[in-house]
Amino acid sequence: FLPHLVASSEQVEETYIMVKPDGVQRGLVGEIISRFERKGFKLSGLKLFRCPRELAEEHYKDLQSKPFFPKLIEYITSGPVVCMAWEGVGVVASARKLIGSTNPLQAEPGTIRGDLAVQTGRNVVHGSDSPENGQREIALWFKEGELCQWTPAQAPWLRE
Ligand code: IDP
Ligand code: MG
Repeated sequence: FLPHLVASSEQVEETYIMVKPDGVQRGLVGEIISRFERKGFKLSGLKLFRCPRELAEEHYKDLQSKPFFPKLIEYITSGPVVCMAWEGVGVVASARKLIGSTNPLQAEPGTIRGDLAVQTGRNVVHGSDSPENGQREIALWFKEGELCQWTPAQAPWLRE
């Protein structure tokens, strides 16, 4: 139990963040990881991974009926992705803000998509949309033993 990480009513959450194949191919992995690292969230899982079709379909199963679904699966499986688990108070909503709107042309400057992408079909990064989906997606993309429990040295400098 780490009191400085669990301040009374504040709940530590986990979110699944993924650099999509375009982000990897465009050499944006370091830049994208940096955004979350510099914000002060804690990395608890990280791997480069070539995703099988079935996993991509399971991950995006809520979008199955959309006309763009086949192209989305094609896109996500077209090259390696970088899978990440990030932890922190409010990390799910905060990561979505750091990422920006789904359509990069509508994403605010300063966000990852706002700064680094131009099209919805090539929007460089994924972030879970709820704590429940954060849990679901981390369990889907990571095997047991791939996540790391640790206490960053900077923890007391991030939260009082
Ligand atoms: P999100 O990634 O911002 O949560 P979702 O609506 O959950 O957006 O869609 C998942 C992903 O599906 C998007 O990030 C994008 O890659 C793709 N996508 C969503 N809408 C479209 C579309 O209209 N055309 C092409 N791809 C889309
Ligand atoms: Mg989504």
